[in-house]
Amino acid sequence: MARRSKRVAKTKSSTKSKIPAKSKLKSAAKPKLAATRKSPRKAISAPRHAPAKAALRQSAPIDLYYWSTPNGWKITIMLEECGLPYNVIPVNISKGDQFKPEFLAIAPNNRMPAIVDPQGPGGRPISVFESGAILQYPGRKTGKFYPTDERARVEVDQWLFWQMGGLGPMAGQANHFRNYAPEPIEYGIKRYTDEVNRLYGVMNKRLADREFLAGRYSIADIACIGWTLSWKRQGQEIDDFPNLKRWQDTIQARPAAKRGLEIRVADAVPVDMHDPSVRAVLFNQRARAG
Ligand SMILES: N[C@@H](CCC(=O)N[C@@H](CS)C(=O)NCC(=O)O)C(=O)O
Repeated sequence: MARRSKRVAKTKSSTKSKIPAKSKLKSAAKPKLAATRKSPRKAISAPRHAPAKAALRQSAPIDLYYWSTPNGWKITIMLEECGLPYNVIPVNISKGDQFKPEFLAIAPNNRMPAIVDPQGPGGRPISVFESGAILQYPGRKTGKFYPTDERARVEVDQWLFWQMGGLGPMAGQANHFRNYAPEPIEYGIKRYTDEVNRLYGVMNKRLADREFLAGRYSIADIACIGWTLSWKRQGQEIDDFPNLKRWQDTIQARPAAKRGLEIRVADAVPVDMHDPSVRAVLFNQRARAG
């Protein structure tokens, strides 16, 4: 199992979809897949993961447009958990791949992740952007981690949307004001650090009497886990949230989740967020013509 954590699906050559081939994305032409944050890893190239039952029906790998961030990990974890084969197509957001027309054609919000499933509904390709919608898609497709029973599904949806509208954006802002603002702005730091603290408290309470956010392990947990792992950068102390900490440990002990969290793209590791050229791409974005 541990060995599989170093593997990522390699780039496939073509798809019949209207979706532009990934080879048109500069950084996707030859994805360099390597290195985790904690420990350097050898380049990884082997494509497939042992097919689970649902994956046996998925003969063509899903294309995952990806950069190793908490939003990206949601999808690598889910695809690993479902045993679906996938190709990783790096979207180097520090260099502007997210603005390339061929990427915008599938992800008009100029944000990764996005997927293209060559075997979508009716056997035709489908693309999906927005990580919450992407998580739901393989959930429906495989019947895994996204229950069909309406009550159980509502439980999952509530916590999934809680992550999409709350934890993710607030943790992102806390991280930004604490670590990336050109000068410290006390008001912004406090506002978002407090809000993340409140959200961690909500999660901690929720997890006091159940193992996972919606009872059973689901896409809600998969959506949240990556965002809570960088608690330090968000100005939090994990020991203040023992149920959250226990939940993190439980998820991280899952081999598939571990594999998903370990998938990195080589270029992502050395990105310097204080480099003016990186900041010019990522920050102060405004509406673009066309
Ligand atoms: N709501 C989006 C957010 C995705 C998002 O913010 N992605 C970031 C990386 S974590 C990105 O692509 N940033 C590119 C940019 O800021 O231009 C989702 O959940 O898919």
